[in-house]
Amino acid sequence: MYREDTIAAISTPIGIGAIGVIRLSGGKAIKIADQIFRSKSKRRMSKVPSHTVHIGYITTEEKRSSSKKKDDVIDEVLLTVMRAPNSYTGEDVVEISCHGSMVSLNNILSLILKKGAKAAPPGEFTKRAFLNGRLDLVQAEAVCDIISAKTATSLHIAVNQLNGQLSSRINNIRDKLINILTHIEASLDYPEEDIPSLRKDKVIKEINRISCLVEELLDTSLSGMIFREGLSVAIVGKANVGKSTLLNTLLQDDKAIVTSIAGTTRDIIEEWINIEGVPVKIMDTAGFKGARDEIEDLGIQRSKKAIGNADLILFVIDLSVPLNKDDEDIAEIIAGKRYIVVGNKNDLKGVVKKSNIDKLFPLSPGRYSLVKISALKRRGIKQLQHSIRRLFTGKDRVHTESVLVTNLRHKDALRRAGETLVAAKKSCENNDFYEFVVLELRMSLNSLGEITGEVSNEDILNDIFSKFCVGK
Ligand SMILES: Nc1nc2c(ncn2[C@@H]2O[C@H](COP(=O)(O)OP(=O)(O)OP(=O)(O)O)[C@@H](O)[C@H]2O)c(=O)[nH]1
Ligand SMILES: [Mg+2]
Repeated sequence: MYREDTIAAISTPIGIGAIGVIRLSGGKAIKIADQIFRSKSKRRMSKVPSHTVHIGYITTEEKRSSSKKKDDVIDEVLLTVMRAPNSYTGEDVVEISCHGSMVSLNNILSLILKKGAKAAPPGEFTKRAFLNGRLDLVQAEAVCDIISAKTATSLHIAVNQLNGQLSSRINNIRDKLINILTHIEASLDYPEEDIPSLRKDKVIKEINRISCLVEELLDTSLSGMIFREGLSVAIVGKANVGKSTLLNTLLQDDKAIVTSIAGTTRDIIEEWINIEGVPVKIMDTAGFKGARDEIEDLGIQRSKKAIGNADLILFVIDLSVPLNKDDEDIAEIIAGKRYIVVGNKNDLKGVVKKSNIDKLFPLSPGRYSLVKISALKRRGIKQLQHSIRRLFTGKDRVHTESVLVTNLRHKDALRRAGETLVAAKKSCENNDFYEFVVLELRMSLNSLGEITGEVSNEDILNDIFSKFCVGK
C-alpha cells in the first residue's frame, strides 16, 4: 500500500457557491476530523462506520486558561467518513461539505493544515488512487477528461474510458503478446523438452493478428483526439462575403457585427460551438480586400495567422458577385490546408459557376468540397456542419459506445508498439534468432504497459498528474 502524509485541499472551484467541499486523505484524516469536528450526535469520527455522513460544527478549540476552553465555530458542516481501502484514493478519506464561502473554506483548510495535513498538489488524490491500484493510468486520465469535457459526446467517451473499456482492449492485446512470448521463450529455454515445436509461419500469423488490433485502435485516434481536444476552424474570405453572418448563424447569437460595409470585422472573434458532438473553436476573421487602411492591414495579418493555426478553413465565397483577385489570393494561401469552400448568398441570383471556382484551385480542380448556403436565411447550415464533422471523424456518426483513443500519450505508445511488432515480424521472416524476436515483442509489451501504467516512471506520472486541478 502506498503510504504518505495526509493531504488536504479545497475540491470545489474558487468563488461563491451553495456548498464547498474540502477533502482529506491519508492515515491521519480521521484523527484530524476528530480534532476539529464536533458532531451534533456527540459521536467521535474514529468510532463511526465507514461511508456515513454526520452533521456538526468545525471549531477551533482554544485554551483560554487552564480550566476554561473557548469553542469558536467556523461553520456548520456535513462530514463524510470513508475508510481505506474502499475510498477514492484507497486511503482513509474525509470530505467536509461546508457553506460555499471562500472564507469558510480557507479557514477550515488552514485549520486542517495546522493539525498536520499537507496541502495537496494538483492531481494528488487521483495519483494516490492510481498508486493504490484503485484506477489504472488510462482511467486516472479519464477523470481529468470528464472534468474538462466540452460536449456530451466527449463526456461519454471519457466515461467509457473511466469504466475501463480502453484499458480492457489494451490488456487484451497485452495478453495475446504475453502468450506468444511465453511460447517462444519456453522453446528457447527448454529446446529438448516436449513443447510443440514452434512453427515460424504460425508466429508470423499471430504477430500479424496483434498488429491489426494495435492498428485498429490507432485508427480511432484522429477522431478520438478531436472529440477530446476539439477542432479549430477559421472562417476566411474576402470582405463582405458573409463571414460574420455565418459565425452568428452557427452560434445562433448576434456575436459579431454585420454590416454591408466591406471591412467590418477587424479582429479575430472566437467562440466554442458543438458540431454534431465535436467541440469546435470557430474563428471569424477580417475579410481580405485590395485597397485598405492601416487597421485593415493589421486585421488581415491576423487572418493569415489564424489560417496558419486552424485545423480547417471555411473559405467563404459570395456566389452573387464575380470572383476576383482577393478570392485568388486566399485560395493560394490556403492551398496546403484542409478546407471547405462555402458558397454563400445562395438565396440571391448566382453569377459564380463551378468552373469559376475550379480556376481558383488549378492544382486540384474539383477535388475540394463545396457546400452552398445562405447564412442570412440559415439554409444549408446543417449540411455544412455535417461536412465539417465528416471530414474529421469519418462517414458515420461515431458510435460513442466504441472505444476511442483520445490522448496523444496513448497514441504515441501504440505507435511504438506497432513499430516494434512490425520489426518482430521482419526478424521472423529474415530467419533471425528468436532472441531478437523476443526482444522486439518485449518492447511492444512495454509500450502497451505504459498506457495503462503497468510500466511507469516518476517523470511520466508527474507529467500526467500536474495537468489535474488541485483537489482532484
Ligand atoms: N442575401 C444575403 N446576404 C447576406 C448573406 N450573408 C450575409 N449577407 C449580407 O452581406 C453583408 C456582409 O455580411 P457580413 O457578415 O458582415 O460579411 P463579412 O464577410 O463578415 O464582411 P467583413 O467583416 O467586412 O469582411 C451584410 O449586409 C449581410 O446581411 C446571405 O446569405 N444572403
Ligand atoms: Mg465580418
